[in-house]
Amino acid sequence: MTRILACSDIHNNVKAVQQLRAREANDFDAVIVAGDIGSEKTGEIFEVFQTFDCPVLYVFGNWDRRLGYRESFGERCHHIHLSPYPVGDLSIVGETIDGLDPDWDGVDRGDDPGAIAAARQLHFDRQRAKLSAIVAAHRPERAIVVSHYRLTRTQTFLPGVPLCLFGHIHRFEDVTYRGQRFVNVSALDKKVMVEKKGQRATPGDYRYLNDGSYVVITHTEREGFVVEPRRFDPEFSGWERIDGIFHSSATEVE
Ligand SMILES: [Mn+2]
Repeated sequence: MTRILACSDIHNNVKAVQQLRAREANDFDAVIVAGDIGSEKTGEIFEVFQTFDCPVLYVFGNWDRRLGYRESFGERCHHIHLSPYPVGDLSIVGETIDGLDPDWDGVDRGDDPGAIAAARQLHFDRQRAKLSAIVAAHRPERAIVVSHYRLTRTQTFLPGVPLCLFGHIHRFEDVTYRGQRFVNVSALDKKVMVEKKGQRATPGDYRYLNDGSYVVITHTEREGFVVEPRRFDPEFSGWERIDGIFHSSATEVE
């Protein structure tokens, strides 16, 4: 049996990663992060993940543009963009969002917006073709493909791949489309604004609770992939949700 912990959308929230760590035993074969680690607290975040005694596999998302593409965040941390990593009898491979990979920096694209757009599309198509070829060469039926945005047209460029993981849209989702399964593993950082029950609060009194979530995936020959969402499900007693407003200066309820 292979056990994988998958999450995404951390947005520099180190505490959310600590909370996740406190909830889980050290019994995974891999940790997967589907992007949006944040660009500021990366060192601390990967430090917490590495207290799990297994590889930490990640792709970048739109919050990660300031991170070094080939930067090492630790011995067990692996950027899996176009780079498959074996876990048990599975192979985990990823796609970091387009425009972030170093190959793009080397593309001669001119300054005309039309030319840049065309160069970007061509680069994207080439990277997609690479991903497609890599997966095809590594037993696609054993591959898990990880990206930050949900991939489309996978029937065409990733045929036979049973499972795609993604994040970005902050809610758990598990859908099967034409025989391929798409699981939204986000979001570890999901702040819910609250105010003290029965008290008319001004914005300065707003606090937040983190209702983050992630998934635990097990794979066995008999049952294939079993995907279990896990939520922090914080204690709301004494607090009332405030919907539709977000105050970035609010502090977390302890
Ligand atoms: Mn995102």
